Amino acid sequence: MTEIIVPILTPFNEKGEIDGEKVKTHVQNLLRKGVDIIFVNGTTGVGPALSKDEKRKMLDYVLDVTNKVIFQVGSLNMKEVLELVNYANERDIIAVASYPPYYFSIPKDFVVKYFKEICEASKHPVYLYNYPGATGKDVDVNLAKEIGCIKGVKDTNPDFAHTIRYKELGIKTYNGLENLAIASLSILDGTVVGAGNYMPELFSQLREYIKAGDMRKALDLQLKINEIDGTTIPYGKISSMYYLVKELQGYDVGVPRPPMYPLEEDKVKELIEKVRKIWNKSE
Ligand code: ELE
Repeated sequence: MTEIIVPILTPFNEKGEIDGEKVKTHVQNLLRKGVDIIFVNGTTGVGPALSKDEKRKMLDYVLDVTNKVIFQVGSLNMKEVLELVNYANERDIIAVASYPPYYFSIPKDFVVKYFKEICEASKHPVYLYNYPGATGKDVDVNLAKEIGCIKGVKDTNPDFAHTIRYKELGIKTYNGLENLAIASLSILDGTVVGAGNYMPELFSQLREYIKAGDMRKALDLQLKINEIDGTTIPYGKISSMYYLVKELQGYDVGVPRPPMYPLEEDKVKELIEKVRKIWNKSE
């Protein structure tokens, strides 16, 4: 069966600290609603904005509920990357993942070296998190091949042809965009969807329609997902999720932490009204 992977948001309290109990409640609900794997410290989880200690904490809170975990260890501090890999080595998880070193202009062979170091240190399979739009680096199929030890890839990329090509390497391949979930769930190993934090049941339903060969219904549902997802953009996709989990899933996952700013009350109200309208429309 294809997998639904949710890059879990990171719940913060008013003081900006991670709230472990909220992580657990959230993971339990996601699994109950058909999510298979939790991706820790991804984009939605504000991975690049977490300290090393916070990244470890997130892993352990999720592990209290499930070991179906992919642990994102990327950072510009190589020492910390390897410490996180070693931390994961002592735990039972599916894989570690990393985005390439971002921000700096570096030659491609530095990227190759970076991933090779992770592979050497890791006892778990190493997945590539490719998100050129955010990192400014495209670790495409050819570069992944050169690295040689990549066992899976999450490609956050509107270019689906780009994503498909990783299958040439025979590795687990996921596209990371909500609006391509129908394609990812049809022909790849699954989908990685941030919006799965607040509407996991819609992605489960999408997978059901595809499995049943009911592509017309699947497409309609994909369009509904796109509409909801698109509504959140002006409010900040990541900030919006905290309020939408509460509204649509019925429990508190805390607040976002700057630079993902909390939304003003009137904005929250406006966002919820817009999303509810689409959510309540029959398919
Ligand atoms: C998505 C990104 C995409 C989910 C992660 C994910 O959060 O780690 O704003 O839609 O480009 O790849 O969140 O973000 P947008 O894998």
